Amino acid sequence: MKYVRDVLEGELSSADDRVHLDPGGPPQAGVMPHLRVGNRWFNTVWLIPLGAVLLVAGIAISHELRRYPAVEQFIAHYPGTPASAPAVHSGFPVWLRWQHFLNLFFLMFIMRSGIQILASHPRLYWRRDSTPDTEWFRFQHEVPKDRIWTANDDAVALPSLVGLPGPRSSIGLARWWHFSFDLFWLINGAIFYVLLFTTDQWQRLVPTSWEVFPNALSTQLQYLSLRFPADDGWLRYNSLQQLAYFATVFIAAPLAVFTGLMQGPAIGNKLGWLGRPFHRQLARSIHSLVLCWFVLFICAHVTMVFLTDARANLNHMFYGVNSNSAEGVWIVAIALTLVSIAWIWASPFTLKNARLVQRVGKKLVGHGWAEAWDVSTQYTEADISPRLWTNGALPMSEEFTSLLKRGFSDYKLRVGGLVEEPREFSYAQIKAMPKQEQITCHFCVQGWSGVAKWAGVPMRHILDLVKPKPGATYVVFYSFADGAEGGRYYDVHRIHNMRHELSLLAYEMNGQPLTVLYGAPLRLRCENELGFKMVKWIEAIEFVESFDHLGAGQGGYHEDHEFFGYRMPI
Ligand SMILES: Nc1nc2c(c(=O)[nH]1)N[C@H]1C(S)=C(S)[C@@H](COP(=O)(O)O)O[C@H]1N2
Ligand SMILES: [Mo]
Repeated sequence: MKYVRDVLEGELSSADDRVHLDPGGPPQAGVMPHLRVGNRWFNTVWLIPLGAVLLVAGIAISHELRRYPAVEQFIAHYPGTPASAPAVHSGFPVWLRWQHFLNLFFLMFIMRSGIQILASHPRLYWRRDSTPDTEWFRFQHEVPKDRIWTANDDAVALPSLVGLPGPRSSIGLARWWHFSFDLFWLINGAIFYVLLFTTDQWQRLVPTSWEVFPNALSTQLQYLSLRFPADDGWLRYNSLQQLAYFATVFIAAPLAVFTGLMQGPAIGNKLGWLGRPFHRQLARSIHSLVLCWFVLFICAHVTMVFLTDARANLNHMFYGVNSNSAEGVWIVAIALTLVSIAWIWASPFTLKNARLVQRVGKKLVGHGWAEAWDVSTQYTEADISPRLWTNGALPMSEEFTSLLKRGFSDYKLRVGGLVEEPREFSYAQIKAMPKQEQITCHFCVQGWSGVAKWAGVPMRHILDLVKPKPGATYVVFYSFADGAEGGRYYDVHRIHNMRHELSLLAYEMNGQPLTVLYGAPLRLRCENELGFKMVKWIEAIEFVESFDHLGAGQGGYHEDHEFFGYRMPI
């Protein structure tokens, strides 16, 4: 379809299909994780010696306790498994063994990419606002007060064997890994739940008597006093195992899914009754604590597998027989070799084939289904955050500087492309249009969020004025500012989403004229998408039939250069 193309199409940059590691300097490393207790920050490395001391003390105390006849009577009465606990007669069937292996294989990618996502905003908060200095956990320094410090400045790199894939600006790639393997893990988990309850295997995991609690305490005492209880794992787990597995499978895993979903703008802003009290920062904090649970569980689980008759245990879960033969050990060795190879391969592969990871990720989990939800959650004046983080490099051009100097009095918004009536609107004309106010929550892909009041002209009004032609499907927003790797910042939205009642060209923030830092003269608000889709410092708007010819063809600057998806409602 023929139309007059916007001059700014020529200002977009192409992008490489692999990740460039900044040759100009060392990647920003961050600091060891710190935990806040009251007003003081503690290095979490101290938890290691603290844990060791507690373990030794626990052993000493348990030894001491077992000198008391009452304690021995308690253990005799509650040997570690309730007498009523049913036996599982189907052993360790092949589906169970495969699902166990796949679970550990998928979790490796999920956990590493999850830590990578966290490193993009290495702070956790309990309150909704993500205001600097209110976090309870961080692996980054205090926010500098003497200069502009954007959320991008704050991101840290990870060693590429820990994070996936490691560099600072790799959250886009990490998200494809995270969400794709979430999908596999969910499917695996759903099949597991079904098979568990259609066979007798559920009896391994679900306590059927309250006696599980005193028995778990008894088991704990026996382990800690280094006199292990009789092991009957082929038929039934002891109560401590049962409680730990139950909590992991039926509490931690569903909680991870729920708190993950609640971090998406289309979901948090849709389910307002839930998203307001159970806000993104709460969800993110709990999501991270669930990760800690999984890490602790895996460490304890593997330790106990090896401390309590390793050969038998490995034969159970990897070979499906109840014997002390060596086969299980060999199968585990092969399985762990596979996992190690995948572990080492994943990050370098991702950096080299970033565009491929993006393409496959988009196919698997990039459909943006949640975008279709009619997001309408609004907040009150009292909810407005004291401060929002900022992102993006300010526009540097002389043109912008001189516009700014004159208070944007001669600013013109150009709207063209596939429309019946291309127009140029002055700032005064835009401000004379119907004005809409909304108090909404901003969700940055990196993890921070905050509430602000925005005012401006609804996009649907602009659409009515310029009248997109039938062939037009997308709207391009061009910024005055360049992106981090050069070339104009831009982003593409579906026209349909711009008709949404909360899609807004904002020129006011919190009752004041929008400042340059937050996107003056105009910035987009689109509440069912992540922050990077909301272009600041808008110079022109263009309607197009496709975005293949723009930049690297991915539908926006972060999409081109950092491999994001162009629809990212979660
Ligand atoms: N021109 C331009 N617009 C941009 C960006 C940018 O880098 N350049 N960053 C985006 C990102 S990632 C976010 S989260 C929001 C941040 O908006 P704020 O700085 O007003 O909080 O702006 C978006 N708009
Ligand atoms: Mo962002």
